[in-house]
Amino acid sequence: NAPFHNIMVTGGAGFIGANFVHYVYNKFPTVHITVLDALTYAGNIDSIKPLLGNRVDFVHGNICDANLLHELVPGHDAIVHFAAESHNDNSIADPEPFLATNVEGTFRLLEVARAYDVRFHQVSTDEVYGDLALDDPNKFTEKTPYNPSSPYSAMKASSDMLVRAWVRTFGVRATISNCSNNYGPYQHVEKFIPRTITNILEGRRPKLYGDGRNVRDWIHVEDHSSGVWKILTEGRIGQTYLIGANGERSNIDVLRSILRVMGKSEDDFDWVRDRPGHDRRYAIDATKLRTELAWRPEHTDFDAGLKKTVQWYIDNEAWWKPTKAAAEERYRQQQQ
Ligand code: NAD
Ligand code: TDX
Repeated sequence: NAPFHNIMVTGGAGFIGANFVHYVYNKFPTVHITVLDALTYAGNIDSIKPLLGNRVDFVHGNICDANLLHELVPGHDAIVHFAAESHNDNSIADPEPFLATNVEGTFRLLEVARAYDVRFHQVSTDEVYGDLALDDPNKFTEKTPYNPSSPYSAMKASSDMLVRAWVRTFGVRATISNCSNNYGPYQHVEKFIPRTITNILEGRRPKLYGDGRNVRDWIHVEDHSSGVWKILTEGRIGQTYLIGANGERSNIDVLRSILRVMGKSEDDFDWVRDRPGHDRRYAIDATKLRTELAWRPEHTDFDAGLKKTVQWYIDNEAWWKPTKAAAEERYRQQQQ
């Protein structure tokens, strides 16, 4: 019952891409997946290794490599584009890789999608809309003007604009989704929730930026996957859909929940210097996706999802341990 039989997933060894590969593999046994991933510091082949075989192939390569894309893409009926440099703090320390992967990489993929008339889905972020005040009664909708704050979100916004232009000018069959903050298994230890959990596991004190009152709209990664699949298979070409699950929480609240779940004192953390340009609040109104495509999130109990995520990092130390020291070293240098 899947309308696509051979899809390419870029960034499928990263956090959300790998979860999406698991989701499609488990739900749609007739779909073949080619994962294209450069295995940067953020990619981990172990996240999808058990799935490799008849239904999932892995290609180690770069989305900026036009020759490789012309070799690989013919025969695929869709490209689902997750590959990106994804971390705001890294984009502040060194923006250039974000320009190459997020902007040029998306351009290269759009050019092959155009050349072979392949359906394209762009996975993007709510950060393209900038931020909201804590007391703003509004949330982001598909009509909110783009207003990115960081090098990361500016490059994601640029790549979304390329997608829109390729739809209108060249007739590329593309859709875009802008999702809020994801959590769940296989997330890199540089990101807030896994960093906090693994710091506690290693006996390091978690770090809270600024006044800790910044708000993120958390969604479980599996609900992001189901939203992307819905839009890929049932969404209207040329449209943008916001994906979110009404999961607004302040950072200090999330941090204290993790400390509690892990049996630590709620004050067992360090306040650290704020992120430059730090967005105050994100909040998604997903009415369009809910009403037009009848999408519903399943993991709506954040505390239960957080507990399971903590347990996943406890059970999968071998997955995250090799990357932890380098991630903390990057933070040490950024804080200087
Ligand atoms: P991630 O950093 O965990 O994974 C990115 C993956 O892309 C890695 O496997 C990496 O090796 C690969 N990659 C990077 N550069 C590449 C290149 N040039 N060629 C091929 N592969 C390359 O990121 P993530 O958190 O899984 O995010 C995936 C996508 O979802 C991104 O486009 C991001 O903007 C978007 N997004 C993320 C979130 C979130 O909360 N993490 C929320 C909304 C949208
Ligand atoms: O140690 C920390 N302490 C802390 O207070 C870290 C790593 C982060 N923070 C704060 C900064 C943010 O307000 O926690 C919040 C979440 O931080 P990140 O995990 O870095 O996520 P964010 O910057 O919100 O961006 C994420 O969501 C949108 C993803 O990394 C992006 O790829 C996605 O587009």
